[in-house]
Parts: sequence; structure tokens; C-alpha cells
Amino acid sequence: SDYSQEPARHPSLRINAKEPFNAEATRRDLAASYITPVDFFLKRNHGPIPIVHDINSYYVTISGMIDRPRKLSLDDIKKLPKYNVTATLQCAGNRRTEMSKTRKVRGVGWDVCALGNATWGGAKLSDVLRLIGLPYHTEISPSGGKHVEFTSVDQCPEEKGGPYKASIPLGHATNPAADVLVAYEMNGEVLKRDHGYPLRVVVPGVIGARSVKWLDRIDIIEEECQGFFMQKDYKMFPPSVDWDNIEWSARTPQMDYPVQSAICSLEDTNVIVPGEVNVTGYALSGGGRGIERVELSTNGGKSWFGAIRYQKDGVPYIAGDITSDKWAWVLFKAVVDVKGDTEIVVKAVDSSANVQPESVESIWNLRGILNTCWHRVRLSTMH
Ligand code: MTE
Ligand code: MO
Repeated sequence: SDYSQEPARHPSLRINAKEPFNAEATRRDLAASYITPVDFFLKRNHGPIPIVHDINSYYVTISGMIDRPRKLSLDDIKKLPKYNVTATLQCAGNRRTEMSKTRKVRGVGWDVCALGNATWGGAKLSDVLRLIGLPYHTEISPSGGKHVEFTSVDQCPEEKGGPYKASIPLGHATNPAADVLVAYEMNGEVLKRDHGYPLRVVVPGVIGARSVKWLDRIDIIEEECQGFFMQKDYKMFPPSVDWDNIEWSARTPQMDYPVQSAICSLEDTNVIVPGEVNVTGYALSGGGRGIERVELSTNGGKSWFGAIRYQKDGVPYIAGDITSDKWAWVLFKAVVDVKGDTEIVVKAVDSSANVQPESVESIWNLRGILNTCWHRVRLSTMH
């Protein structure tokens, strides 16, 4: 693989793997703003960053189980109604490093910043698919049946099956309310190469792995995509399954992510002067579920107190309210008076009353995905 033409990146990123490039922001950089600057947005790759040299000869092929396959240029996509959707993309591997401390897992290590919240600009996938004669779908999508597969122009390593691909159910793809985008902008600017220039898919509320970058093809297929990252990765196994007894076909590909939260104003261990400590961070859930509560504890979970939740500064966040961004994370803040050595714990509750699990042991899985256990930071005081 050729890594000689990688784009420049911000020097403050925490690099977890160089080739392919995988990096996250520091906790403080990430939590500093509701909209994540592109520089600090998660960079998650499985191969070199492709270059589309000539945008005039770039097009997306739409094919598969349809009567008339089509090729759409970037301009064709831009002619469709444009939507701006603020959505958080979280890698399923977020917080993997912590899971690996209990029992080793396989995969790139990540702290708590393998995500970002951006305003994506683009056409709705449901409108793109209407161009080829597929009607809007407005019911909850079944997971069986036809899928819409996205294939990238990238050159993933041979053992990973060539170009990166993933799929979502047809009913999800053709539902305008699901806000799935074929995006060409991120935070009001042309999409950067790292994030999928010229076109990427954004599937809000679903693990990052399904939001295929550098889009080359969209295929309507009989059943879910058979690619490596759908079938041999990004599946959630129980703690009893390890590499010697894994049966990949026993599980379905992960889609929605579960409720998650993390503290970003503090590291895992901190030495502080006794007094008031600002605790800030993020909470989010999958499937468009809002965040009903964010709670902190300083006694290991025996008692909890609520943190203030917000998206836009000065606007109170209410889960499900039309003024809130339903696909985006919620930031939280609280002040904790720390007198001596203390552990601060955070957990969130989503609008379906799903709660984060207390321990990592109960959700441990060999690939180290979906670590959503209570997040804990330790403070020791100096006198
Ligand atoms: N698309 C392509 N073509 N190649 C990839 O390696 N990685 C996926 C997804 N789309 C990937 C991809 C994964 S696992 C994640 S978490 C997101 O992209 C990360 O998107 P980002 O780098 O823009 O944050
Ligand atoms: Mo990911």
C-alpha cells in the first residue's frame, strides 16, 4: 500500500496507528466545542487516503437490482435538494483501550475521542435512490431483505477483501426521515480527503463503519453486504466467545450504537488542588434516541446527581424537542467539590430508558467494540 500521499494533519492529534492513519483528538480539544472542527474529528482508515485527481471524470455508479443503472457526477448529486444534518459519527471501537485492560482485545486502541460531531451537507440518499425509481419508504425498516451497498474507491488491503464496503437495509436508505446523506460538505466546507472527498455516505445514529467514504458505487443487493467489515468485523460477540471458538455467521452486523458517555475535561488519573472541579464531556445514543439524563457519582454509583445537558450554548437541551439535533451528541457539565482522593463516574440514560452497563466485564468482546460501560476518572489531591 502507498502511504506517500497522505494529507497533512493537526499536530495535536493522538495517533493510534500511522499506516493506515488512525487518530483522535485530545479529550480537551474534543470537548471544547459542540461542532467538532474538522482538524479534531476522528480519522479512521483501513488503507491509504485515495486521491480523486479529476473531479470531472468522477461519478458514482448506481447499479444492482434495478432496471436502469446510472452514473451520477458530483454535479448531479449537487442538483438534488441540499440538506444540512448535524450528526455525530462514533467508531464502534471508541474506548477500546479501556476494554483491553480487562482482557486483551484485537484492534486499534482508542481513548474516549473516537468520534466527532459535524454538520454534514449533501443530498439525501432517499432522493438519490428516487432518481433511479425507488420510492420513499416511511416505515421502520426491517433488517432482512434487500440492502443498499456502498463501495469505496479506496484500496483496502487484499486480506480485507479490496475496496471498503458496507450496506444498510433498503427501507432505511429510502426513508427520508432517516436523514442518510450522500455528503459533499463537512461544517460548511468541501469535504476533506481524510473524511471522504468528494462524496461520502453519512448514516446518522449508526456505528461509523457504515458511513462509507470516497464513494464509488451504490448497489441494490439481495441481502446484506458480504464484505469483510460487515461479516468478519464490527459484530458484537458475548464475552464467552474468543478467537478459538468464533463463528462469524452467528451474529448480525452491528448497526445502531448503544447509549454512551465519557468525561473529557479530565484524564484517567489526575492530580489536583482540592476544590471545585469542572466536569464536562459528551453523551449520545444510537437510532436517533435522545439523552434523557446524564448522571455523575463520586461514591462508585451508590448515589448520583444530574449534570446540565446542552447542545447549543444557552439553549436548554430537551430530548425529542424539535429544536434539538436528534442525531447529535449532547454535551454535559457539572461542578464537583473534591476534598480528597475521588473517583468520578458518569453514565447516561437515553430516551428509551437504556442505561450504560456498570462494568466492562459484562460487555467484553474479542474485537473490543461498543465499550459503553460507566466512564470513570480518578483524582488525587495534593495539599
Ligand atoms: N470508508 C472507507 N472507504 N474506508 C474506511 O476505512 N472506515 C469506516 C468509515 N468509512 C472507512 C470508511 C469507519 S470504521 C469509521 S469509524 C468511519 O468511516 C470514520 O470516518 P472518519 O474518518 O471521517 O471519522
Ligand atoms: Mo469504525
